[in-house]
Amino acid sequence: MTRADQATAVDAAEVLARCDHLGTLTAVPGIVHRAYLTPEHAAANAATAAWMAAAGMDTWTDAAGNIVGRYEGADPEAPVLLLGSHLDTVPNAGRYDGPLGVMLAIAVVARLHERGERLPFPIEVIGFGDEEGTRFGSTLLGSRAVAGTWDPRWWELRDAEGVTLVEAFQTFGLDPSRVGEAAHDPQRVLGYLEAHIEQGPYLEEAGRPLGVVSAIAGAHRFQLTITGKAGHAGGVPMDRRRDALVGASQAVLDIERLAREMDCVATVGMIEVAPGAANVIPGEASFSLDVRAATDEGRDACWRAIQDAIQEFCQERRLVLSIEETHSAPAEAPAPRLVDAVRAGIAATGDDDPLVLLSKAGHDAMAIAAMTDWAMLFIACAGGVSHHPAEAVTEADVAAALDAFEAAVVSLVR
Ligand code: HGY
Ligand code: MN
Ligand code: MN
Ligand code: MN
Repeated sequence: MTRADQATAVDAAEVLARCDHLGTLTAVPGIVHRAYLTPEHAAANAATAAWMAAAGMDTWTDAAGNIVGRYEGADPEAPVLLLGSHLDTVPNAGRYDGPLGVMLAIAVVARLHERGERLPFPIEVIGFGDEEGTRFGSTLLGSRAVAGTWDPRWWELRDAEGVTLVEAFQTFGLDPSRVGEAAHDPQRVLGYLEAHIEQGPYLEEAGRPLGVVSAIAGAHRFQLTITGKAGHAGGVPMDRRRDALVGASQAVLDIERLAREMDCVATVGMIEVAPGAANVIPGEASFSLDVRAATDEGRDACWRAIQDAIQEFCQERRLVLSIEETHSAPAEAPAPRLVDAVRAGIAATGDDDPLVLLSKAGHDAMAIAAMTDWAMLFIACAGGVSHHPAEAVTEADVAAALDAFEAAVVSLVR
């Protein structure tokens, strides 16, 4: 454990040390991989709860497995300001995508606690448990529970070992029937602020430590399956094959080409081939597709063009395409009053004309948007690298972010 258990003062160095510590709470020693409702998630919740308590917060695990810390306000009945980000990670992740935002939120509260200061409103810091959605294939489960948009169809989601979400809840010590208790009453929430690394190159290229998020692009995700005909790798002549992997390979190239042409981002992150033998022509190829753009209209136009291109090639090769939508989130815009708070925070660090950026990365804020107003503070990261062990931030930028985040919170008092 870092020195945080001796003092409530939490500076940028301590914030980074805590992110490093969380990076050791992982499924596979040596790489960062922490999925929803796993033992490593429980360990991260416990470490975070200790740091929250050291900052003067009451802590609990909510009904969806998120870790929550509450710092009382002068008026405990006043609508609560929510701060947060996520504690889960993608496989072989960096240490800052998610955890940095949670640690910065705790550090802001630690400063208030150290000064013995109570704001008029209570603050709750939330470490969401499933922003990435990598275990069950459906993202933002923790924040959607808090937003009150839980979908009961998710209970039958299974992870790679076949464990259902219901079973994972029970193993984690949660009662699935009580997941609704994680939801906030929108009337009793002041708003939501999230600090997060940019996960893109633009702040660093502009030499700016901090930026304001103008909107979050909505991701549309699918599982595409191309079915052909398995056959003998030696016996079937090339011109008589219905090779599913050839169809999928052409699809991947068309996806990349169309995303470039139509100013979108599109990613095939997973692919499986069946039956999966060196001497068998693939009869089936199934792959993920994630499409995003600055607008939902632009994203959906790109998705239509992708479908047309894949269908056309499948017809030529006597292949069959099937499509399952696995996730769809609309683009979300922050609330001007909270954007003003983030701008005020950044101005407190000397930058009164901050860079304003579209986030093509998704965040818990887009789930919380269903329940309350939100805004995000972006922090420069080295080379824009994220979802990779080389993810890095500078201590100076984290120090600026801490000052800006604190100033943004305090600016809401007026
Ligand atoms: O996919 C995303 O943009 C986020 O990191 N979950
Ligand atoms: Mn993230
Ligand atoms: Mn991420
Ligand atoms: Mn994200």
